Amino acid sequence: MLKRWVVKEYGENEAVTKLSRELGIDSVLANLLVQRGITDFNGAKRFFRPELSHLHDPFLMKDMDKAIDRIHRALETKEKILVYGDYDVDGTTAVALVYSFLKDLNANIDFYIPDRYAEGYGVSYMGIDYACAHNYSLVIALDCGIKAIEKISYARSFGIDFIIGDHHRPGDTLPDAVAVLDAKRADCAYPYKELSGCGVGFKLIQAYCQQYNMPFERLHPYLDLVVVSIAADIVPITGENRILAYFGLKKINSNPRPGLEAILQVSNVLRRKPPDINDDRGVFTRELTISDLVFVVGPRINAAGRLESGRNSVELLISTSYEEAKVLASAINDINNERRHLDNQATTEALEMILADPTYASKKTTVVYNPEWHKGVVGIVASRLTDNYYRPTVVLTKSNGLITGSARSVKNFDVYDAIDACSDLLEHFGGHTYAAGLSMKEENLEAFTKKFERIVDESIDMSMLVPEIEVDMEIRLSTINTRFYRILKQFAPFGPGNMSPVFLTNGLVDTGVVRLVGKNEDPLRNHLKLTVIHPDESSYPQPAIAFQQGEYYSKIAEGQLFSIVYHVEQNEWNGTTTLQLNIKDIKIIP
Ligand SMILES: [Mn+2]
Repeated sequence: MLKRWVVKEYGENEAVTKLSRELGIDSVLANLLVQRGITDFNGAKRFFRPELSHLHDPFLMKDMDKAIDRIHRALETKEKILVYGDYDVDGTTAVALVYSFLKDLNANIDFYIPDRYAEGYGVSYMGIDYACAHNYSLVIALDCGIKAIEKISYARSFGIDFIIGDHHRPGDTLPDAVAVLDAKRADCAYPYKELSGCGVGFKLIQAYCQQYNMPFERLHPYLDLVVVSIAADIVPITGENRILAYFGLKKINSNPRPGLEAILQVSNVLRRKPPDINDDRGVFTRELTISDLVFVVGPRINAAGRLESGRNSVELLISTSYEEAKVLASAINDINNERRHLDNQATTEALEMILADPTYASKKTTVVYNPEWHKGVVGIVASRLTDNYYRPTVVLTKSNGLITGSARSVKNFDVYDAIDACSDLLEHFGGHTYAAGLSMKEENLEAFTKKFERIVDESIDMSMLVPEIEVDMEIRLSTINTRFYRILKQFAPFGPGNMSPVFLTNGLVDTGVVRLVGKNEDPLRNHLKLTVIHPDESSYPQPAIAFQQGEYYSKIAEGQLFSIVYHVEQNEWNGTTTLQLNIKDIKIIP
């Protein structure tokens, strides 16, 4: 697929010159810092050496004092507390964190995760009825609740108090809760606005520790949960989130809680010890990164909520015994395998439908429907189809007599607006710019498919249908050496707001070693291994790998010039470590 390379702004300027002098780094690294908003020595020091003491005072958050007083009163009187959160990763990690912290303080406490199908996202009437029937008088709602105005008044009518810890944008009115913790409140002066829901939970327990003079070390065991939520909820890894992510990764890599260790074990990220040692706990084969949390841990925690019950995820996350966690993790892994199977099957069927219908080729949208697809995987299938065809996509199935499903978008196109424009044909819809949910009566499917295509066709800019790769800088290969990489590595943890730097190098050739690797039936989908070099200088050859870019093999083998965009990474093989370029895209120079 053709991709557009968009190079960010960079160049020599005062800040770059000053940074490279003060830090003793070259101007490429100094530019990368400036692009990330770091312009002086102290900023760079904070960036490269995060410290937990740089976390903000939790009492800067509006209502934190009220929340702590109310929790303390509940603890003193042994009042029944219910911790409430969504079934996704952010919700279940938040619940696990606050629940286990308060449980350790001998709270009279339980937790509640709403059922995805019966109750949906957020605070539910069923949940409040449950709290009422079981005599809970304080509910701590995490990662949700900021818009549950009527539900919280309903709870109040039974004498149930709510504390809300959310990170979603509030509406015009706030719910009538004892405390509403949300940095996005207009009247909240908290300096960092991008915490995850679990991050808000962390601020809550940090405040409790601070108020009652418990040492900060009390909070260390919870940092692994926070980094999992940051990764899975795709919040920016900047400011306070970056500090939490940095120390959370340290904790996961050195001493993860049993539940996370068990998930990593069943998903084969951990190397197993030899069989003469009678347990299977092993050491990590490499340092785990944010990507591992996004692609390995997150989907497994989510799978439980998608196909069964989010309660399983919390049970796993709070487990204190590795043996018990292993049983739960392998059950969750089975659910994830089931989810993967359903999702692969539905994706294959959807791709076949698209290929079988020649009208799709000229369309600006993809809308596919199959009543047999599982409702829990239509969102993932929509994402996969968007990766394949790069246009606004709706994937639909049948549920409770309606056609229902998920929409995904391409960069800069608001799919929510496009769906809103079709609202006359819909029963329900909701969501945001890049992802939305919708449902309609069966007889409206054809009209919706047509109207959605027409609306998108009228409003989309053609350039939006070409995927974009953001490039940090153009460099020559001579820039890349072990010292450069050693500093580059310290830009991690990477994520939104601080992505792993992408470089562009123009006018390269292969040194004559290019070969195809991989076992795909379609050779064009196999990988390229090559060594790149500037044709006008014999030094600085760089080994490189280009996954699924076999289509460029013959032109590169013929000696044609090409340009690449890539990450610089370390490759460990047979005990030796070398630098390698991980090529994201290639353009042959005609
Ligand atoms: Mn969240």
